[in-house]
Amino acid sequence: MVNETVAAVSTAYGRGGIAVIRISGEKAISVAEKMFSTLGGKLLRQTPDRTAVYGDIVGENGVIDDGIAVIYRAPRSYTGEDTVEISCHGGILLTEKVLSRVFECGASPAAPGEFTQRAFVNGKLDLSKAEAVIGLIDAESEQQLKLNGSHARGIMKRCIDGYCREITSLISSVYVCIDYPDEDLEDVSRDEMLVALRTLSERMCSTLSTYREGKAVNEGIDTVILGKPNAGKSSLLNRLLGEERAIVTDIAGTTRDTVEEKMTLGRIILNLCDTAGIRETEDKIEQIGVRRALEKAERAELILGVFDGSRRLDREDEELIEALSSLVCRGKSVIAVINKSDTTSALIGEEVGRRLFGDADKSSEDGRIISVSALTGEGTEALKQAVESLFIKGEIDYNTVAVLANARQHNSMKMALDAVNRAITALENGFGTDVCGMDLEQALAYLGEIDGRSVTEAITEDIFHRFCVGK
Ligand SMILES: Nc1nc2c(ncn2[C@@H]2O[C@H](COP(=O)(O)OP(=O)(O)OP(=O)(O)O)[C@@H](O)[C@H]2O)c(=O)[nH]1
Ligand SMILES: [Mg+2]
Repeated sequence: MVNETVAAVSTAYGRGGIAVIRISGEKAISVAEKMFSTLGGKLLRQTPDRTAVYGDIVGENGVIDDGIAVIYRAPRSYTGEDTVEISCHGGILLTEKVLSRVFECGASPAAPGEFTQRAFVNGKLDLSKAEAVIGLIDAESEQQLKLNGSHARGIMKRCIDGYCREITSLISSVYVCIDYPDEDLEDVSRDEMLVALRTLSERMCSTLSTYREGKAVNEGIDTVILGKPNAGKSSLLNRLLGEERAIVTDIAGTTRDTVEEKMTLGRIILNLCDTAGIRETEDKIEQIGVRRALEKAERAELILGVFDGSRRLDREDEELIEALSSLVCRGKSVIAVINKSDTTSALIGEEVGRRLFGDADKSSEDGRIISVSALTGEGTEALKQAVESLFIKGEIDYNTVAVLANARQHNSMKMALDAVNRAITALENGFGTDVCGMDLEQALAYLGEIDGRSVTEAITEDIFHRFCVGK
């Protein structure tokens, strides 16, 4: 792959003022030279590095367009290879013509994310920075921009570097003991190592815990709206989204299948799912809907349990309370939403709070019970704040704290921490430092997956395939 010279349009597809075509690889300058004739008549290769030069884009049958070319010579380019960027007028047909001309002159089409993949292969950026580039392109909230910006500037790389340096120095002290057994170094270094490993483990543990916020900001929280028919689940979904996404009627059993939408809620993202009303029914389609709703709730992180606050609790609500209690027991975040606050209230909030969380007053204080009206919007701000504060505690400065940004990074950090903790247990159980050397090497390998220093090709392929063409 790396030997070929590739090209793609790096700006968005469609009408626009300008489009940028990027060419990267060994032959980038000679390819561009064949189709770009500078105004002054100089060869493109004679223009200085990183300097804009005006000229004509020339096809076999004459001038296609006029534009600007900039050469970035290796290794001082995004990809680390010779790169030429040609800006021409925007527009679908014109851009396609210029790109076809680039291909005629010897470049091949770049795959999605290929420029960034080449940058990674050439050591221009590590994997956490590459992922941050996707995050910046896909960002839907200010907070997501901030988080990915900090990764793009290297906060995660520096954090991983720090951990790796510490572990490497511990590993070398282990090998010193193995290599020089007569020096009687072991007892001292074992105690020292235990102290060092315990503080390391604590710090890694705190990095691991940042993922609760990182996931909420960058990936979104899988959230399911659960409740009996007609409680107002679809109305709540529509109210939160600010659009009439799901059908709302006064017929119980309106929603049959799940309705899913991604939404930005303040600083976090919710992957929101409206479901069929939970009830016993003879209707086959509705039965499937109910089963799907419960399955979705099993896999979700946050469940909004909706109750119709205008009526006394009935058997269907009792069943919902039971289902929600069991989800709470399994560590899911549950918020009870008492809907229809615009009507005469049946005062069910207290009972729901007591049955679900044990303490009604406390649960409404800490935002686990929220009274809303999906019809008028009353209470939805409080609900949004309650949801946000479940995942964002206080203000983390992303420029000083490395926040894990995705499941892949979280998983590798967890595996690394487990390995460090195994080393601690081994030492606590009286084993020698030589035993924990292997665990520490494993920790190092898992940490290396985060910034890409030890990562399989399958993982990198997977990451770069999530990019768009031209990046
Ligand atoms: N007064 C009042 N009516 C509401 C409110 N929310 C929903 N409703 C009404 O309650 C009825 C049911 O609303 P939906 O949103 O369809 O309820 P659902 O829970 O999605 O119902 P299913 O899809 O059948 O399970 C509709 O007539 C809504 O207009 C509310 O806050 N106040
Ligand atoms: Mg519905």
